[in-house]
Amino acid sequence: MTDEIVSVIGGKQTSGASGDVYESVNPARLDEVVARVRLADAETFSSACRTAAAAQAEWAAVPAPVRGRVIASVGRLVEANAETLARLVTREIGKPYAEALGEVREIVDTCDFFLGEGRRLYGQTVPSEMSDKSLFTFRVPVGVATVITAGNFPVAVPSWYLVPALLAGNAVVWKPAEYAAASAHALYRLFAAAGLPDGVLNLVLTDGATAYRGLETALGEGTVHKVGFTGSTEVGRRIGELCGRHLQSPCLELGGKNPMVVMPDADLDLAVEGALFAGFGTAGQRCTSLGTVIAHESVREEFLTRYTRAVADAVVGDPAGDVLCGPLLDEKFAARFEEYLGWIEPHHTVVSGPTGRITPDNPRGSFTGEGGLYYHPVVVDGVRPGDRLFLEETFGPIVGVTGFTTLEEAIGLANRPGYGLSSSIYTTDPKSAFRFRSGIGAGMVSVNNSTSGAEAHLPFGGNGKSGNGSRQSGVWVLDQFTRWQALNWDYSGKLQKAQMDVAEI
Ligand code: UN1
Repeated sequence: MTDEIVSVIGGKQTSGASGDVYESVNPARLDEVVARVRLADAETFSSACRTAAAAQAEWAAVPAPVRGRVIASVGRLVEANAETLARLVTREIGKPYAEALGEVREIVDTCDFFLGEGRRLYGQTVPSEMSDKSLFTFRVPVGVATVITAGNFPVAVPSWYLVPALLAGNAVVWKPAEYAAASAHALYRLFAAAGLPDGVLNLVLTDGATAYRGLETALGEGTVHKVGFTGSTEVGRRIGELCGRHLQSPCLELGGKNPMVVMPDADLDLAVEGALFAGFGTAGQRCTSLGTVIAHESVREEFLTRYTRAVADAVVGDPAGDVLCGPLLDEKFAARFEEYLGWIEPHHTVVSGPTGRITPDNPRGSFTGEGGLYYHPVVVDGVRPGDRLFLEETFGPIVGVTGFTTLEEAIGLANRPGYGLSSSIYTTDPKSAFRFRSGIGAGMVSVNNSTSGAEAHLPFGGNGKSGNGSRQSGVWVLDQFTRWQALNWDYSGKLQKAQMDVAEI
């Protein structure tokens, strides 16, 4: 019998009124239900926001270094349970085990960083233009943060929101993706076990449309002060519009069409390795996955030869084993990926062999799985601006390749899709690397490394269709979960007027 999991609000298991049950299925074995998820209704979502709002002031009154110690406990609990959590992630969303373990490590790294931040959370002292007057700034928590996350990084990406939001003294309502609900529930339990007071972190299991309605109500009631969202550009736009109506600016981490430029002086084997990991790790379902390789015409043929060989040799199969590429996340993502395969145009050349679902009738040599949502990794040569495959995110194992002759042309091509999350250049010439950095519109640039693989303490985030410029990770994310408060302290004993009573020398 598979366990049923439910929302947890104010420390209490809450089924919510909708009664609908979603089955979270192992994408590697479609007959295995990982969890039965009782979906909450919109009222349950908005009531979780009220519960969080009621609990927040008391949490904010806990000294930040003590909140930091709770975060450190979360990190220790996650570390102690790393393998169990990673195995669950692999089972629920089909992420290869080594990557799942890396994802869990990313939570520990985030907790390590924010333990220290609990003892900093610095404000500033600012000089005044008047005598006997001091100016200060303080970071204050925003209040309640609602966090809505995707399931491709079911535990690490949520921790990027939860950890800094809680450390800064906010209460949180977290709505994970239904198809990753068991992983989310397991992570929630580790947070709760670290000693967070009831109501400070609430988990609402529901679908996106219901959460949107609950959020609409909560924003109207004034119980949500910041929304964090990781997911598609399309949904991010709707959330941005909703928050805008309430004069709020959400933290949006959206899609990507991440380019990799290969210069004539690049180490081609290194570039191939990077393109393999970025294109097909997590089955191409990262927001930082490689979209298009932009290879200099002098090395394009050679790159393609080596890349297609590497892709042919890559192991696709059971994510519990040592594979590069497991199954797609769930049926919905698989159906969408099949649609994207329809974007391959007659003028493109598929250089990687067969496409589509791997089945006994459409086999793959080194395939090690069976019966799951496995797809052939696809490399397409000849994509150009104007092609959907060049312009739009595909969220699956498909990489386009195109050519260029000058670096300026390559930068133009890299920026053309209008996303701006991650990017990479392979070159041995620092001048090309720095010119690329200054010309690219992406929030993240790698030199001689893949578009994926952000570290937990560098600003993570994008521009354009990838987000609204908000940044996660490191100290930068604190700007999302705190507001600056200015303090003016006049001890002169008289009314000193700014701009009018400037001290003279
Ligand atoms: C995402 O896909 O939403 O840099 C985040 C990376 C990962 C995070 C991806 N650490 O690829």
